Amino acid sequence: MIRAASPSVARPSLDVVREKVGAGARLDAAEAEMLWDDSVDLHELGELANIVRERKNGNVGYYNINTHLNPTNVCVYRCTFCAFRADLREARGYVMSDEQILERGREAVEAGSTEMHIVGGLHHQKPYDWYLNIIRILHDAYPSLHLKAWTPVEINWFSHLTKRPIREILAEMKEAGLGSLPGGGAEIFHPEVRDKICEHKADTKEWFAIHRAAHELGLRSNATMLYGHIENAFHRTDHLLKLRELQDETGGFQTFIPLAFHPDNTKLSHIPKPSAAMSLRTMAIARLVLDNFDHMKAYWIMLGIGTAQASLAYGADDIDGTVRHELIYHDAGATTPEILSVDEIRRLIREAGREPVERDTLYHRVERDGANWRSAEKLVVR
Ligand code: V47
Repeated sequence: MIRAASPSVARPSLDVVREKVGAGARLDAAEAEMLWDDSVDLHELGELANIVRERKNGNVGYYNINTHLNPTNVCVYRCTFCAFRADLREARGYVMSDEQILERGREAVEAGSTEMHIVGGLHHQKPYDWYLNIIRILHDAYPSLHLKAWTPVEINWFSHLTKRPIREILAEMKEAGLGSLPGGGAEIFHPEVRDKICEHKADTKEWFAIHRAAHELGLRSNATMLYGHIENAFHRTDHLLKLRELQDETGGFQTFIPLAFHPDNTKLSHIPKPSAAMSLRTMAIARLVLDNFDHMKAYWIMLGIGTAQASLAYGADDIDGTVRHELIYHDAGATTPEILSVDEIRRLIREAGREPVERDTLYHRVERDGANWRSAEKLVVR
């Protein structure tokens, strides 16, 4: 039985939140949880989140030029929210060859991509060296491409396959060319939910241990939260507070990305998609609670272009990238285009009243002449 949100007997007032935001003070758990209630005006929440957003990132709307690579969709796990995975012998299962992977790298570089986002299934028969080799061949062939790869779910699997500590795996991946870790695999940390939607894969303790180890090795990482399925306000608040705690310790997270659940073709297809209002509320609350995160990303692929644009006034300062070859959300029914051109992405940021700035994965401004580019300065964040 999923627990209801904590009772709001002595509910903190929004005035306290308003004062704290003005003073740059931290919200506590009760204040954060209260903000999910429908009675808290969404526009006011957006205004408060926008204060924090503009304090940290001014009027900038970040984007990048990136390409996705999902080397296989075959996966030993059966997360209930996933439409991407396939069984070993299923007709839609695929495994990319080294040639196909290198071809994807070539295409990315020719299109001017600064980043390749690499995640995929945990194939029943592929050894750890197959995954390590993906990083090595791509980095050797295309050293300018930042490889943002493997969630803690994969790193934990590699450790299981090799019986080697996660730290050693991460160090070896870094040595082979891994640039940073994406934010996936976080889902909802609270076991009341996690045990129901993805009971077998890396648990919350392991997810955090891997990000901590990555940060200690000098690798930056992102964090996500999958919302709009069976979780409630209590679980979402708990999720954000856990992230804030590790960030206090290491400072290694760059960006938080709330991920709206897409139900099509999943075992949770009876659950309706979260509304635009829910997505804006989630973005705003995340911006207010995660006071130690520099960036909030509105991932346009899954929010839809309209909600991603509106998010730029509700706490978000980044809308991710041009995104070639995205599969995870499109398999789950996302109706967004598979790619946006740079002109389109800049126009949609401008239309939302923000100044488009191309960034690299580590948030340096990018200077570019066609497909040739260099990282310039890092924009200062308060
Ligand atoms: O962990 C899977 C989610 C994540 C569905 O770091 C789904 O920059 C909604 O983490 N509906 C992977 N969500 C994607 C991810 C990500 C995306 C964009 C940018 C970054 C970054 C990271 O996708 C998974 C899971 O939480 N997911 N299936 C679905 N049906």
